[in-house]
Amino acid sequence: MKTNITTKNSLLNNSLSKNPLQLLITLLIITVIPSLANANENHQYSGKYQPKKMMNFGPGEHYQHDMDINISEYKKVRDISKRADDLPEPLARKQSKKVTIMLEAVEVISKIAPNILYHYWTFNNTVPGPFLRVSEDDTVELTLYNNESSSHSHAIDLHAVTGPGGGKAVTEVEPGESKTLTFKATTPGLYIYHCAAGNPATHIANGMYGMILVEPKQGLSKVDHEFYVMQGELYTKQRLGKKGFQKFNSRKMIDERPEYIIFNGRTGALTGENQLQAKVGDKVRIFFGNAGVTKISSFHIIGEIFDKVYPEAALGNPLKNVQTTLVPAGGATMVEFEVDYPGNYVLVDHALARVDRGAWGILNVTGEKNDALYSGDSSSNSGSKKHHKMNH
Ligand SMILES: [Cu+2]
Repeated sequence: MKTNITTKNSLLNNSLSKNPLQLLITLLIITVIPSLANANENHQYSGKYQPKKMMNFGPGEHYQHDMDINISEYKKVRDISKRADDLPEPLARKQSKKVTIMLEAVEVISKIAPNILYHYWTFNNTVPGPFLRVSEDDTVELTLYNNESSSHSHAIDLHAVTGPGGGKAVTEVEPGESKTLTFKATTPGLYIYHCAAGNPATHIANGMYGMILVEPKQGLSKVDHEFYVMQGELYTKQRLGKKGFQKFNSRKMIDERPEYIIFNGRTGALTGENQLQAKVGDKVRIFFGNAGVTKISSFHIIGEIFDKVYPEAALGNPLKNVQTTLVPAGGATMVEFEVDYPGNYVLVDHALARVDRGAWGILNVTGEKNDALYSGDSSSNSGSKKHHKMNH
């Protein structure tokens, strides 16, 4: 912008010293060119697919993505969140084989919280998308179909893939189109997958992410429960808690100021009927991923110690007896622990200010109490006068 202003001023100064015709031409340039430039910068998308025309990567403020959408043109989804217990059973097979996976990129309208609607972009109608599970050395044939109602092209980048764009280079699909990526799952691990079309951060922030587990040949150790949890961020035009339909705000994304930081797609996704469940004595494994797109997560469970953490989901030698583990944007972790005492355990990003933005869930443990492990009078926790007098 500074460059433009300088150019205009020097044009103006030069022309003032010459003839009136030149002055007229110069004035035309000054008035017409900026309005053309503005039209380009502040373009509004109609909401329906427009072929590739965006500049996708920096620098600066190139990406003022303000999209007007007609809600009625998109599918309504009652609950956007993926249940934490909705994942495939362990494969436990020695032989590698060919695995076929179908994914659909589909844009839907659903709720961030009661009465707060959002235009989510998804894999298979949920956030996160399906938990994919393959075995080391499997050959995976993944077909991505982009629903014809989509406003954008979509693609997939799986961090388990070795090759250009993690698969993006061969899976970019326009609405109504499908493409197939075939790859060998050479390296065991727990990996993020995400959309990588257009401006990838926008597609991820709108909900297009999930995880793929490449089981090592010998499988993982046996546990009683496995859970699938992913942290994500939402950048809404209006502030946290504001009711009504919320548009995506690219300015907040570039500034790294999410309004919502959520586990499994929306606030309260891992509570009530959808909370994680276990019994005293159970061994629990959590596959935890962080979609970002800007924040690093400090994953912690209040009242629990991780017996094992596989840092950054490298399925080699775990750390033992860990309180909180870092999960980078675009990374994952695998934690294992036994639950020893009944009650509610809260999953959090221990950058605890984020709890108010939605980053929490409940693991409910039922069973016998063990006084030797934990005891005390919990009755004073509610309604104590002392508590009410405290200044928060
Ligand atoms: Cu996408």
